[in-house]
Amino acid sequence: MELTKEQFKADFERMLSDYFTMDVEKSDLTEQYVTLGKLIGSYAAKEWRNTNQRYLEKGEKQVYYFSMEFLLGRMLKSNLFNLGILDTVRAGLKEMGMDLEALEQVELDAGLGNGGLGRLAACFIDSMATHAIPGHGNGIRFKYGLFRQKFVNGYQVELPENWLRNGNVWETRRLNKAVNVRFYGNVRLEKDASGHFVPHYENEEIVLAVPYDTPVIGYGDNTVNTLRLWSAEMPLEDANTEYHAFIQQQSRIESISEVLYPDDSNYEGRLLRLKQEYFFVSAGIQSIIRTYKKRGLPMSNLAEKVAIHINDTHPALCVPELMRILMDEEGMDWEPAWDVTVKVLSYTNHTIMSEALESWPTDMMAQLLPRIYQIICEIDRRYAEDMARLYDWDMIERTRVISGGSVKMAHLAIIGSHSINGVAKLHTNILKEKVLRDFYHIFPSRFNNKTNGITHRRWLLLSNEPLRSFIDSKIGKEWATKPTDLKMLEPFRRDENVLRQLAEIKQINKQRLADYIRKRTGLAVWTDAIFDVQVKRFHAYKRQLLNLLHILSLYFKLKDDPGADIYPRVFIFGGKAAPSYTYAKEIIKLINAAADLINHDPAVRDMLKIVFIENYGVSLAERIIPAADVSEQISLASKEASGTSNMKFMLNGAVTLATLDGANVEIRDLVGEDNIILFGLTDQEVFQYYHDRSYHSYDYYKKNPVLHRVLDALIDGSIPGVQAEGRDIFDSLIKYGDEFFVLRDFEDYALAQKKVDMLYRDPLKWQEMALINIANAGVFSSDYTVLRYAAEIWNVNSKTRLF
Ligand code: 26V
Repeated sequence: MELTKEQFKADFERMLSDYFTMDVEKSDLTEQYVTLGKLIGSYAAKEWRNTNQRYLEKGEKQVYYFSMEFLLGRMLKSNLFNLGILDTVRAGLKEMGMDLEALEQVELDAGLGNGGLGRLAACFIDSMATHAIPGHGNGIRFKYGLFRQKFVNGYQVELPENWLRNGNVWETRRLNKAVNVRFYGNVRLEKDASGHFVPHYENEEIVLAVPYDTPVIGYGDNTVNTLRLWSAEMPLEDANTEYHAFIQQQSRIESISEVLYPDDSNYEGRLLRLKQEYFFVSAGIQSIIRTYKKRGLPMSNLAEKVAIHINDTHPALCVPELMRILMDEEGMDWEPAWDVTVKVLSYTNHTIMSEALESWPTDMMAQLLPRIYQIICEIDRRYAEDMARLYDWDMIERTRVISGGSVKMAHLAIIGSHSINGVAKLHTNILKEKVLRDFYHIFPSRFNNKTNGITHRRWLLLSNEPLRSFIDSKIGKEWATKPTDLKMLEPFRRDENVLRQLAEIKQINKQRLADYIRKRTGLAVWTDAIFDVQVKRFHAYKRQLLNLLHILSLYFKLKDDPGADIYPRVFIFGGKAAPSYTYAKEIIKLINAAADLINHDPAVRDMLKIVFIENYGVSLAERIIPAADVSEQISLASKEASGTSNMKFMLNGAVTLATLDGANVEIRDLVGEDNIILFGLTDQEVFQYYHDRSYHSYDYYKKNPVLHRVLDALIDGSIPGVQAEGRDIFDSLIKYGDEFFVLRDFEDYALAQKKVDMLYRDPLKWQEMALINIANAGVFSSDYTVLRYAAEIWNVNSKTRLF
């Protein structure tokens, strides 16, 4: 948008005075932040209305991305940037005596997600708006985001994240668009005059779903899409209920949108979680159908105007809920309704970890969602009947929706969608060949790959301004919307001047992170050391433990030989463990204990430091990733569906140290073996081990003296304060078979780390690797990912042609 500095200053002062009856000198940071937020909202409002108007007039097909999680982070800077007024506003604020950086810090992260899956949803809505894809988010407005992590004596402690305590400047509550969602009760089907079965409900509990809309402002375009998050409230008429009963009912209802489940590693069949899933699915679909009906088209044409995407199985109840609305409320028969449902829906799988696969006990489902359960039974019955003509009974048993007394959510999503995708080439292949093999056999044409992506605007242009200006100066500015232009950096790979400047930029970012670390932890780190970073959720398969065991081996090497030739390193960790995931929490404690030991041992001086930064999240990632030299992507091959931090690090010029897992494989294909450091088992080797049952972790403990020493340190008191944890972890590796092949990959990992050490000593060579990584990272922009979803799955328009 067009905005002069003078206009902005006048607008700001007027808004501050209207809203807080204040002038700039007397206002505090929060008041200034809220004012700026409101002002940005008012700037975006016009385009928001226009976008909706345009969609309506052109009759464009709309996509709705249903996700339990949207991990948005802060929005102030990205909204300014996307509106094209970041520099103007920064300068205007400065002239009025304010500092944009300081205002940014006032905003609390919208942490409505666990990790990669939720952040992916946030990147997608940014990219959709930027490329004028008519795509909107649908989710839950959790009152509490993912818990805040604190370390007490090295242990993770979880605190509530009350992100709404200062209000939320970006959202608008739309009570007039609220819908009712039904739970419990009895349902009877009765024939109406025309012979249709109509459900009659008794004793149901009604929850009012109130939408809060947030504008999703596309970059450099006029498109402003909508993120609609639902909040659970008491229905208005219940205000006549007796006082105590009212309070009780209110708190039961409001608990639905109270808190995000913080466990992304283990499925738990908790009733409240099922309520949450149905709540946002039902509210979302009702509101979509209401909007669609304004077009005056028949329901049988729904798939021409609406696509609904199911982000993992959490919204898989879309299948029966859409069926319910089409049949019970719109009077369609089963077959045409099913036809429409499958055409409208598509589903993404995000994990092969069987512990995370959702399945709900049938009795729970029948009680909480009686009508939905009836429909699921009918879906299951018809599926079995259809398949019986083609396949044997075992095949049907393995793939049907209801089996063993529970509803299999992945099966429901697959049977009810026209498209099923994995999130990286390797992952999609594993789905086809192993995890979803039967389904691939039955519905081969439904399967496709859509490798994940990240919005390079947030993850480079906004979070790494020194690198952004440098790139602009070399290749112009078009890469903001055409990220493969970054490839134009590659010819500079031998330009010493360019490589030196890259090194300087990295140094600036490392210093900025070092200052933060100093302020937060009191620890001084040497910025000439290698910044070696592993930030992600804690999970055994991601193998933070492998990283730690190697650090311990370096420590012992230095203890034995103070003159050992090791290039100085700062090992940086960040990440949360699910509150009930004991093993992951023990690893956190172990890392903190090792940090205590190593950081305070004068024998290692500045050679080795461990920094575990508390409360990793989007805003911290924006600070840490630009400062990384090494990106640790060391999951056991086959376990990490894609990874997305791997892409963020690459984009910021870190060199990846990786197994051939998830999207690491595609990074390797792009940069070549010389510009990534690989190690470890391949997925095929892992599957072979499973098949042969031939892995014996003890052999590696026995054979490798370095590993022996390191493992003994877990139990012999060398690391103070981890008696119990050290023992559990030791046992997991030696006694219980080392499920994630940590010991098997240790030696290879240590060798790869040695290679990092050697390569880093040649600064120009290292920066050349960094440059090749940056130059090839454009491919991983979520801009391309969503354009592919739009063209190949959703069949919707965008302003950008892909090929
Ligand atoms: C699973 C569950 C299980 C039931 C209870 C709550 C809950 C919450 C979240 C999840 C998500 C697990 C799947 C997941 O996060 N997958 C990650 O998705 C990323 C985006 O596609 C991908 O990059 C990561 O590799 C993958 O682990």
